[in-house]
Amino acid sequence: MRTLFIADLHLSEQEPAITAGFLRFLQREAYQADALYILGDFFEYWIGDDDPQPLHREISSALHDLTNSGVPCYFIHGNRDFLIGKRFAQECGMTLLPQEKRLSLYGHPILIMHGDTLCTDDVDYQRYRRKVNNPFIQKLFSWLPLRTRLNIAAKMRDRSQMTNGGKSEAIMDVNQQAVIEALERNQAEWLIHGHTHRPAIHNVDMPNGKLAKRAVLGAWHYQGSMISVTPEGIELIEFPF
Ligand code: OKV
Ligand code: MN
Repeated sequence: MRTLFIADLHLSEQEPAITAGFLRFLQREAYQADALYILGDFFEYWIGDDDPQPLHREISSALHDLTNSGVPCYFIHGNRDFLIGKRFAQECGMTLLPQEKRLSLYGHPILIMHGDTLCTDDVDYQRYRRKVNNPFIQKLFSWLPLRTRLNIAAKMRDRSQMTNGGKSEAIMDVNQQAVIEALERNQAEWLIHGHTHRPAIHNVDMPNGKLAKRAVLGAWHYQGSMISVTPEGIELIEFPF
């Protein structure tokens, strides 16, 4: 009885060690789990399900084997792979979830999300997010040829690397009020998210006097990171690739 959560692998052809670490994680951990939840930024970038990168087939085939064996897999979009669509999800046999989802696991009410929507102090980012999440803008982008989309995306990533360098650590972390509101809105006691790359389990003092928990997944730079939920509780686990 164990449900697993991961996020922020930032898979790319440039980082084969992370891909290898993920495939090993599937064999060693995910096949024994009740379910696997991927909470966004699974890929470093995503410009459409029609991108013919071999990495995408390698991953979808591995996930398809997992889901076929009876372990359900669920996906919430991150800020990098928000264009992952039904076609890729189907190839993996995984279910796409909305940006916020309330679960009840072994009696625990849990809210899951990627986490970028909690970073409300970063107003530049939230403005950018509204633009690229506009369905009309996404439609226009999807009509561009693959090459053009790849070029635009590479330019946008270059630019973002420059602007993010000058932002303070505080601005890039979650806003405490946004955390409390999300927990209240969903009547949840635990929140699990990624995005900030600051793995930890925090206590959250709620306005009603109750104590909630916020569990943050780590990014897969040099090791794996997962959260395990069992009937006994919640645990953050880091492991070598
Ligand atoms: C992902 C981020 C690049 C942050 C572009 C419309 C537009 C989609 C897109 C292009 C970029 C995703 C899809 C990527 C995340 C960046 C830079 C910063 C902060 C349009 C719809 F605008 F051109 F019309 N994109 N890619 N960033 O390379 O994966 O999250 S991406
Ligand atoms: Mn993110």
